[in-house]
Amino acid sequence: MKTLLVTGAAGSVARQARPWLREHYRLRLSDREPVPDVTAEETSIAADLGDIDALRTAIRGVDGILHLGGFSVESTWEVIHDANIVGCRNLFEAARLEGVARIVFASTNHVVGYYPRDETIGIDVPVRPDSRYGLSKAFGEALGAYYAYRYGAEVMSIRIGNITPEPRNVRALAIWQSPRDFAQLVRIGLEHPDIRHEIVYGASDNARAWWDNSRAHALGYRPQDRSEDYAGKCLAADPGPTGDPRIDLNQGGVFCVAESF
Ligand code: 15L
Repeated sequence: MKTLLVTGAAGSVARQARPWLREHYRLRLSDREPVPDVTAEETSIAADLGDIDALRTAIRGVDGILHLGGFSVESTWEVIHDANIVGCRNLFEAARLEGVARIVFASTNHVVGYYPRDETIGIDVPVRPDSRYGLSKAFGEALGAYYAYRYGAEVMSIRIGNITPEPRNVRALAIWQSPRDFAQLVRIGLEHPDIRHEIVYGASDNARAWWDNSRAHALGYRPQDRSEDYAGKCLAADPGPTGDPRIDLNQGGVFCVAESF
């Protein structure tokens, strides 16, 4: 069984994906915060993304990395810069120094959050970040391409929609990804023999999708879960438009105006 380092392992996406990933990988869990509920088959190691030596120790000997670490919503420029620009660079550099090529990078839909909801976009559109957070993730995607083509890394950047046990609102009906579909896509990023640098959308089989995810499908992704199964519940609870067209009409929703969360 291969060993997979999961950074940001104390966060919500890691918590949801670990049970699915554990079936295929020996998990080494890393975070600067204590990781809850580490099982007997998992190990945990503290590492701050600001500390490249600690990252090298965490990475040493693994077969691949799922980089969920960093700041996952909008914040001040200083916070975003340290976690998602410097921290992400440290992670890729530490992986290079330790000879670990395979990295799945948790990007976000907020890289393209200023595209309108009535447009279907692929991975070939120019980025249109909706926040400092989205901008930093666009940097992370570009960093992945740089390390791939310059240093031989093998990187998949997943523009994650919204990972929750089930979609929680009408916007999520377009962008939701179940934890098991996410884990399937991560496995493709870790195992596919032909990956140099790929960008895909992290979404389940959503009838209301805003994204053309044909690249993920071409790589073998076959999502098992459908947001439409929850449409009735989400539509019934929908409070309706906010009245701010930047929020209501753009894919990024509230990230298009938020200064922090
Ligand atoms: C994200 O990138 C966030 O990490 C997550 O918490 C959600 O807010 C998600 O985007 C979203 O767009 O709903």
